[in-house]
Amino acid sequence: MDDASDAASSKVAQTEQLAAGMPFNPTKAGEHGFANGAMPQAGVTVEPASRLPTGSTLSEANGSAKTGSVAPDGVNATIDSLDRVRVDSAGQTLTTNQGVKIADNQNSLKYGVRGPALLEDFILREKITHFDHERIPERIVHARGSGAHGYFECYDAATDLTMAAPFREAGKLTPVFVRFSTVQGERGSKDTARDVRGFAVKFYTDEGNWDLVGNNIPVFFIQDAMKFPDLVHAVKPEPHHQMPQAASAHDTFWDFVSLMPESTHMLMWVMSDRAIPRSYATMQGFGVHSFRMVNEQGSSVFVKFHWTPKAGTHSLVWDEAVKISGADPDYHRRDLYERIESGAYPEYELGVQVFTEEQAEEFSFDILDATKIVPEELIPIRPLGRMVLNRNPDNFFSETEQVAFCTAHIVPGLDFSNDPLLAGRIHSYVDTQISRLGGPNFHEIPINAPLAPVHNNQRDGMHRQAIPRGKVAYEPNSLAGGCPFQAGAAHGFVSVAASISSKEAQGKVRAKPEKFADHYTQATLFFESQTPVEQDHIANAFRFELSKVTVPAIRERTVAMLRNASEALAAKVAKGLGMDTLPDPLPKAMPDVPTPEVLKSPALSLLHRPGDGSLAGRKVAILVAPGVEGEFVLAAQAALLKQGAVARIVGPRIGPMATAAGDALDADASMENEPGFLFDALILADGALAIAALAQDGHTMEFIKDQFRHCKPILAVGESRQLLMKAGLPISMDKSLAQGGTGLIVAEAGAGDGAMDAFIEAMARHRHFGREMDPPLL
Ligand code: HDE
Repeated sequence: MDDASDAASSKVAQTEQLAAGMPFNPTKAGEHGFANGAMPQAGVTVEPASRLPTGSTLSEANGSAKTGSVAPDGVNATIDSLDRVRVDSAGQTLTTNQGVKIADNQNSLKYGVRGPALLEDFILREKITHFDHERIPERIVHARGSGAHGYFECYDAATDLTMAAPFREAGKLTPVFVRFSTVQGERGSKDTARDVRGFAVKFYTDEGNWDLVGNNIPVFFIQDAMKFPDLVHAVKPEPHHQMPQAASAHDTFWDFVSLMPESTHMLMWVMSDRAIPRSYATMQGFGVHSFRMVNEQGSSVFVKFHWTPKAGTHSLVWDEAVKISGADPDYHRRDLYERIESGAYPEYELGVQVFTEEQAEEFSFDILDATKIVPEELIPIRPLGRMVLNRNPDNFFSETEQVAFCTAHIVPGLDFSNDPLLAGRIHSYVDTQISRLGGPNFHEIPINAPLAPVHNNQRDGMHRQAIPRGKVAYEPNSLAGGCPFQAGAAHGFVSVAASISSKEAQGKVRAKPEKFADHYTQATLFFESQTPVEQDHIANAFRFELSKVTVPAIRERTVAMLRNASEALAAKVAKGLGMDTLPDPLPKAMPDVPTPEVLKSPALSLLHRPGDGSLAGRKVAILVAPGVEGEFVLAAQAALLKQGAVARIVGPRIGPMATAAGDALDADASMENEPGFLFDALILADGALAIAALAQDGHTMEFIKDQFRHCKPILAVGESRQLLMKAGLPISMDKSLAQGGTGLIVAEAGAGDGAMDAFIEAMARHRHFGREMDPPLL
């Protein structure tokens, strides 16, 4: 009793002492004026005599297994590493959510074995109730996604540019979580839709979370956030019948974009093979908007963020993407998961294009316009570090689904530009998480919590995890010694005091800057910078998409728009749509555009970045049947594994079979369960009986035709060339044939390592478009 009353009186005395330590608010005077605004001061703090006056209760030392003891000094344990919430049930008993062990998980509680079920069954009711609420609303856009953990490693200190924590010293490692996504489709939709891919990275930096929420395409359809709901309503399945799923090839999308000519540049990108990537590991990422980097001296530059995949930029072809979406809708998710499980970690280099305010003013385009790039030939990319994705999530829902990216999550050393699309995003993401994740405390969900300490006076709300100590939830205060106190300019986030150029008219206005009106120059730049094969693919994609549009006037309007970007493209698309005469070009919002700095940018071609030539993460099919030359099959499989590629042994059915030498060989896939288009390359082995069996199977011909049509490497050894001929491939029986350059390698039986070497070399080049034809030969 005495102890308690001593503690109570000490608390009173120390509280008085603490309050008296701050007789007035000394920072108040410095809160005014432009100069003070640019350099906010640090808050003041008074050290309490003990932990007593800042506590909630004198009873806090009465610990238990549940309460633990007192809150650790200055620590916020809700943001500790994820181990805190990881659950491993190995060797554990099944329990209810209240930790009660469950004796029987097979039967509900009934009155007699054949009697009625009882309402009393709290175990059944808890299980079913939780199940009923397992789903949360899906993201409005980017609902379909896949995630991975990894790290960012800084190459060299970039402190000349930025004080942001990840770039401060060479070798500095920052944990990251990445989510790749498609935009249009629902959560369960196919991975290989023609679509933009989200490329969102959460950096858990020492100074708080930074989310770089980008795409695999560096431009966007619209220039102002005001149009985003319109764009999304136009591209999503049409509201009257909810079709088509995960596809832009329908009336409302093309109606909208052909009335919004600023989308022309983005349309070029989404009609290119960029929109059907081979893998998340083989696509670039972009921050899209201009951002700012700020160094410790407070000077700032503009930057554009670029992620460049180490494996190079590689895509599918359209026919292949369509087929894959049926056989394996999880194609990209599986690829990402398998790459990481097998140690073929996806890796990307982060770089920035750096330019000053003065340079930006001279550019022929506006750097605040998200439909424009800064060509790499104008401003080269400066590499900053690399990101390696080396860990799959433990649980898809807890991590990949609940992760909440927000453009507003930014750290000291970085800042926004005035891009009006970005401004809308800064608002939108926090807002959408509140409804998707059920309230304002989504930052406390383990995957979202930062590693940097969190201390503020925000309180309560749905699903609050933190248990704040003490009675003070306001600032300024003296009762908690002024804590938590504001950091001031030396340590806290300060916005760049970007002023509006004196040349610009000031005042409230709803309008776009003049250069935003140039809708076509960079669409032309993109198209002209593609190789002929890529240009063909773009034209074919427009043809396909527009052929699905049921309203001829919308098709014509789109072709009229394309005429302003490329006459050749417009003519080709029109021809593909059976339009005899070209419509007049759309009137231009800006007839006399500034002369562009760059007329051709090779960096815009996918083929410009072949990557490191590694086969890591690639998949090869070796077709087999009873009587196959087994020794060759195993040697080929081993040679490919050495290169990091996975060779599956694919038979008419799975399971064991006898080779020509009478040995046992196991087919781990069948032509039915793993069709040809799921593989990056094909090997046909020798063996008379096997070849005869495969020749009788229609799957074999489809397998070979798809590999041929999709321009993938094929190696045929010995008499297996007969299978190529039966499938209708344009080869002769000439035994000397070895068409390495076309990715078709036809080798003599026992040709040895040379044939495999040629095949591996052909695989490193991915596709052999030299044999592509429109319409396809086969
Ligand atoms: Fe998004 N976007 N967006 N977006 N976005 C969302 O936020 C929005 C834009 C991007 O894996 C939503 O959490 C507006 C550009 C990615 O979880 C939402 C505007 C770029 C992801 C939203 C844009 C993006 C989203 C839906 C125009 C490329 C997935 C769910 C002003 C730089 C992140 C969510 C993840 C997700 C709004 C335009 C990228 C509704 C208002 C441009 C990668 O808040």
